[in-house]
Amino acid sequence: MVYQLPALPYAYEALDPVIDPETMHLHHDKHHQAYLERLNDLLESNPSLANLPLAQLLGNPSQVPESAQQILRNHSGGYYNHNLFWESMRPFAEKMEPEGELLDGLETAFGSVEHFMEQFHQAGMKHFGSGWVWLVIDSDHKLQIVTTANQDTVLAQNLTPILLNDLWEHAYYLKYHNLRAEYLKKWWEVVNWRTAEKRFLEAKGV
Ligand code: MN3
Repeated sequence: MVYQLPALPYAYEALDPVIDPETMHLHHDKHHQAYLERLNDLLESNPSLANLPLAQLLGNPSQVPESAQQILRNHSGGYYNHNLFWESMRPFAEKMEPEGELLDGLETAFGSVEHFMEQFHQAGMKHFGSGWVWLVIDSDHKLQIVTTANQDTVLAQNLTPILLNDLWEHAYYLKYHNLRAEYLKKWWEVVNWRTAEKRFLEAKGV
């Protein structure tokens, strides 16, 4: 199995003015590409891993030789997380709000969409250094907000991703410099709530 870099589901400039095209080019064509190449290198040198689905590799890191576990975490995680991340956004011009079962789920879990957004924002702000902030669903179908360090995914914790934002400085530094709060605030304007709802319904087995 050789993994490929997925094309963005929109143009590089489609997220502007929330995320600038230069950031999107660097983030997708350089950073995501680098995780992909190192993942493919890992699989090439460990052919027994190559037939496992990526989600299975990520959810069970002990399946890989100890010497490869950190590389697996970093690069397969980086590859997988960015695949989810691009799909979690939509063009700035395409206005969108949470609806339907996801809206109900957010209101049940957090009181309101505004409370959810505030808690997600605070979790992203409190997370020290690089990583990700996630909306996930657990095995009891409960929505939760969690953060992970570096390129760790939530799969090893038996959580299913619904929405995620990238807390690495490479995601925002060109435009927002050190102002992570500004980036997190603006990001809601490019969130793809339809994708989040689709993941939510799939995770609940609807
Ligand atoms: Mn990134």
